[in-house]
Parts: sequence; structure tokens; C-alpha cells
Amino acid sequence: MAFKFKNVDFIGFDAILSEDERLVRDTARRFIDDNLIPIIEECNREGRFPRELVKPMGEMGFFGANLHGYGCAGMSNVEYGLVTQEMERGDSGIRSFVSVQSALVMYPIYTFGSDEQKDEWLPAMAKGEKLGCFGLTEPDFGSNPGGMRTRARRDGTDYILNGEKMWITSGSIADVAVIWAKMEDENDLVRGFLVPTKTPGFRAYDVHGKWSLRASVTSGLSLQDVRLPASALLPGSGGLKSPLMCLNQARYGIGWGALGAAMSCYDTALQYSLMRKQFRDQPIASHQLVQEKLAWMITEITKGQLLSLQVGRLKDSGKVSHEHISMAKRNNVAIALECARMARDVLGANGISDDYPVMRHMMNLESVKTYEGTQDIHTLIIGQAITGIAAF
Ligand code: TGC
Ligand code: FAD
Repeated sequence: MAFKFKNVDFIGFDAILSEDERLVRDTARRFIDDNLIPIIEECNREGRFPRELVKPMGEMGFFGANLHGYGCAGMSNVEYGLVTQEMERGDSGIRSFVSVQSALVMYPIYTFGSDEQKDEWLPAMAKGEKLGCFGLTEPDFGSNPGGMRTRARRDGTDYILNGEKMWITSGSIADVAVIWAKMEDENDLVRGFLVPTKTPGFRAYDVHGKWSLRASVTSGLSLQDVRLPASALLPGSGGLKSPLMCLNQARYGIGWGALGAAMSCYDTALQYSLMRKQFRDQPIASHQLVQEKLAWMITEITKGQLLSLQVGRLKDSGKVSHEHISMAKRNNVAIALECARMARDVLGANGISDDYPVMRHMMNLESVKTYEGTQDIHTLIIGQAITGIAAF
């Protein structure tokens, strides 16, 4: 028996949002409550991505929401963050899909693409008519993508790509893959390519047996002598900095998104603890040890909201650094996972059942902790920023 979500706002956080920001948040919230919450447990059980929501999400302006033109909604970064919060309150897998489509595929096309590439892909991707994936990680290079083996070599005016990518969200449902490769003829400079997934030599196969992000598609990609015209190169890309710039966009959305998952867990635990009675017919919420858990959760969520909002305001004023984003991603995912574990505990045996969303969030957040830079990598990014010493 899942509970209807109640807003989580301990310190009047809503009052420091603008009217537009609240409107965007509430619109996304309604969409998730009406369309995702009723089906997400079934999707999670079946290991099914709810593809039927893609077009409606496009109509709502959720794809490339903070980009301008090309049919995109042109939201501020704070508004975009509040959308990802609501997505992940529903499920990390749905937020993941939106992050990849928006931050990891539309953003690089928008930032590094030619006018022809932008015209071809962005309007269709904004509507959800075309889907994308982002291939950076390889079987042997996760935290250290600079070691990648995927290579591009020139052949006349064409490029030939060879390599393997692993753990790629939306890989087998994508129409286009952004593939990062080292350029054999440019001293191994990392550059990005737009690879239509129908190109001969490109193959995507799904990863099965996942206990996490079950409502999201995760794939391996194989590229064997994939021949591409010169127009497939993202002309503005150059160096590892290019994919890392894309990661900043996605990590920023995850910082907010993790708060959504945490809010869902906290709200479930609070409502459950007020309803469930043990000892002298008292609600378990009356026990000090249960209150301690709830107080920890709401405190950490509140601190996380303020952190994400400040990082969003910095991003909107062009003053954000990637280390600020690392702090939001690292902190908010860590506290969300702890909220999920505490909420699971508060629900007792019911905590392990998919009658409630808590265990699903907990398992999803294990992936969120790892992808887009592990907890450890973000610790070292912050460490480098404050000491000036890279400890990778
Ligand atoms: P390093 O030498 O430090 O940096 C190379 C160049 O990049 C610059 N830079 C950045 N620029 C923009 N944004 C960032 N976040 C940047 N971090 C570094 C840096 O200044 C340098 O510039 P330049 O001009 O000197 O060339 O590179 P490194 O090889 O030592 O690696 C640094 C490290 C470890 C931090 C980086 O590789 C890293 O972040 N590793 C984690 C990998 C990762 O996050 N992978 C994610 C894959 S995608 C994914 O998981 C999608 S999940 C689905 C979803 O989003 O929901
Ligand atoms: P490793 O790098 O092998 O790390 C293993 C452990 O070692 C971690 O605890 C890590 O913190 C630690 N470690 C590594 N290096 C250091 C160090 N220098 N100091 C201290 N500790 C260290 N990638 C994409 O490109 N596109 C996608 O769409 C995508 N989607 C994903 C979806 C899912 C569900 C998952 C699980 C992953 C996805 N990834 C994707 C891959 C993800 O980005 C990587 O898993 C992540 O970067 C970590 O790499 P790894 O798994 O190889 O772990």
C-alpha cells in the first residue's frame, strides 16, 4: 500500500523558489504521480523500460529542458533540476533516461555539433521521436575514461571506428550513439562521433540480471569497422574535457534527482510510522529511535536542497565549477542512499516489499552512487580542488 506523496519542506524551502520554479516542479510532480507511479513497480518487477512515457515526456518539454531553441523548453537550470528531482522521486531509471537524452546526447550536439547535426537531431530528440545514448565507459575503463581503447582512423574522407563500450544507458533503444574515441591521426585526441545505430558494424546488446535500475535499459556496444562520413564527427569536440563537460550537466541533474528519491523514502517512512502501531497500541513514530531516523533524514534532505539550489543558482549565473557539481552529486546521492536504508528499516518487513517504493530506490541508488563518477572519484575531485593535488 503506497502512500500519496506529500511535499517535503521543513524550512520553507518553497518560499525561496520563484513562482515559475514552483510551477515547473508541480507540473513535473503531477506528471510523475499520474503517469509513472501507477506503473513503476510493475516495470521494476518485469525489468521493463516504460517506453510509452517517452512521447508524453517530450510533449511536457522534459528533454533538453535547459537548452534554448530547437523545440527545447529553455528552462533555467534550477527549473531543470526540479524536474529531475520529480523524475527520480518516481524512479532513478526514468531520471537516468532523461539525463542521458538531455545532458549526454542533446547537450553535446548543442555544444559541439555542426548546424546540420543540430537541425537533424535536436528537434526530434526534444519531442522524443529520436532517442540517444552516450558511450564513454569501456569494459576496462570506467573511472579512468582517459585510458579508452576505442579508436577512430581516417580512410579518405571517412572515419572508421573500432571499440567496445559497456554499461550504456538506453544503448539498445537509441537511434543515435554519441561515441567517444581516440583519433589515431590526431595524436590520440579524444573526440565525439554521432553514430546512427543502424550503421553496419554497430551492435548493442542488453545487460541482464540487474538488481538495480531495472526500469532502465543498460547495454554494451560493439563497434567493428564502423564506417562514418566526416559529417559524423562532432566538430567542436576535442580532448577528454569534452565528454567531461557533458558529465557536468548530467551530474548536476543527479544532485537534484537523488533528493527526489530521498524525499520519496522519507515521506514513506514518516507516513508509515504514523500509521503502524507496536507496543501499547502506540504508533512507532512515538518511539525515540524512530524519530531519530526521521529527524536525520529530513535534516540531510534539507541541507541537500540548499546545496542543490545554490549550485543551480551558480550554474544559472555562469559561475558554477565542476567541483561544485561534484559536491552536490556526491553528498546528495550518499544521503539519499542512507535515507533509503533507514526508511527500509522503519518499515520493518514491509520495507523489503514492492508494495512500497523504498527498496527499489535503495537498489537504484547503488547504481547512482557508481555512475557519473563514483563516490570516491567525487571525493578526489573535491580533494583536488581544495589542495591542488590530484590523488586519482
Ligand atoms: P584530467 O587531466 O583531470 O582532465 C582532463 C581535462 O578535462 C578537464 N576537466 C574537466 N572539464 C570539465 N568538466 C569536468 N568535470 C572536468 N574534469 C576535468 C581538466 O581540466 C583537463 O582539461 P585540459 O584543458 O587541461 O585538458 O583527466 P583525468 O584523466 O585525470 O581524469 C579526471 C577524472 C578522474 C576526474 C575523470 O576522468 C572522471 O570524472 N572520471 C569519472 C568517469 C565518469 O564519471 N564516467 C561517467 C560515464 S557516463 C555515465 O555514467 C552515465 S550514467 C547515466 C545517467 O547519467 O543517468
Ligand atoms: P571502476 O572504475 O573499476 O571502480 C571500481 C571501484 O574502484 C570504485 O569503488 C571506485 O570508486 C574505485 N576507484 C577507481 N579508481 C579509484 C581511484 N583512483 N581512487 C580511489 N578509488 C578508485 N557509462 C557511460 O559511458 N554511459 C552510460 O550511459 C552509463 N550508464 C550506466 C548505467 C548503469 C546502470 C551503470 C551501473 C553504469 C553506467 N555507466 C555508463 C558506467 C559508469 O559511469 C561506470 O560504472 C563508473 O564510471 C565507474 O566505473 P567502473 O564501474 O568501471 O568502476
